[in-house]
Amino acid sequence: MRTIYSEDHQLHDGLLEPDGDGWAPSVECPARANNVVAAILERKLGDSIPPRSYGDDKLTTVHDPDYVNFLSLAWSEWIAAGEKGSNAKPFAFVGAGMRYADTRNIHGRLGRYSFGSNAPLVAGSWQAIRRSAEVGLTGADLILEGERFAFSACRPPGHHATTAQCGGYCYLNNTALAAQSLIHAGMDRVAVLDVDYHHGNGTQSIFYERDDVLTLSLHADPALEYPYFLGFKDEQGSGPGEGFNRNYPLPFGTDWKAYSEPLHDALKHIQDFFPSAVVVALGLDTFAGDPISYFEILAEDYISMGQRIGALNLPTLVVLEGGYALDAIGENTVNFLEGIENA
Ligand code: OKP
Ligand code: ZN
Repeated sequence: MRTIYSEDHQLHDGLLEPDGDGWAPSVECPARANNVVAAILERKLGDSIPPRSYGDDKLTTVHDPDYVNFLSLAWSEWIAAGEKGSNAKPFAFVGAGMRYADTRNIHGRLGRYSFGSNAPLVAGSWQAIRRSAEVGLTGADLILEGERFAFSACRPPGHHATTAQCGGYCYLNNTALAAQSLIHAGMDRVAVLDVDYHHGNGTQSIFYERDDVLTLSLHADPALEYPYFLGFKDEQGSGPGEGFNRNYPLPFGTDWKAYSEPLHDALKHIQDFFPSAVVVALGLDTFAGDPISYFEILAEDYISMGQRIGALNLPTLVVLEGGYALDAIGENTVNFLEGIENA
């Protein structure tokens, strides 16, 4: 299987996230993707190729143009405002009774285009964010050109990003952009299966009213875990999209045995949908050793997980999402990818 990867993710470094009374280094760091790519090389999974370039019109198939514009300009606006911090991040958000007004203040703009304070922008972020989206889009193009599998080694991740808001380490929704690109190229139906530990709220919301993209997500119950405000079982799609979203909220402590039942159910629904391709949002934060998560999936279980998904026998694009156990993310990713290939 081919991997699409850009070194530009290194530019998105030195990120901070809320910690106690202050801010600490974010668990979403360059070593994640570096370790994934090192494991792919070591285990000879296949070639690594750089992403192709795409115009803004491709990004706006999923995101609002004003949001893309904001992401591209936020760092320079932060500097122009005389801010000295290395992380441009919001502190004020649009609450109930307020407007998504067209404020010009950088703090207002950061809040208007964020749903939380854990998606900061540093000097090199935009380049990394854009390239990450292009890594996802190139993966979709490989599938369109007839490859059975492709792996988009995206960083930063994307599944929390909505049409016009960043959050949860995500800015552009790489997975949604890839799925939309498959549809745009003429596929009638595409399934997106999100196996990250956290609910893929951005991906769900982007396709919520559509019947051409079936979205399914297995994740820690949002009643207990981030992103808290979406990912419940009763969210099944709306309008023409009614019945085309499925959530599997799972308890803390979920191990492979408990995980494989809802996975089986999700795969059955994918089969009944007869998609032309599957996009897997692959988070390795379901791992027992993940520092911010509470599932109990083991390294060898990722082989089984990959095999189950590979047994769908459909063209499959895998897009990297979360996973924060730095010394295990590489092995777990390659286990999953080899499982898919050897189903
Ligand atoms: C992004 B992805 C750590 C709290 C972490 C945010 C999690 C974002 C996950 N102190 N909360 O879905 O892996
Ligand atoms: Zn996650």
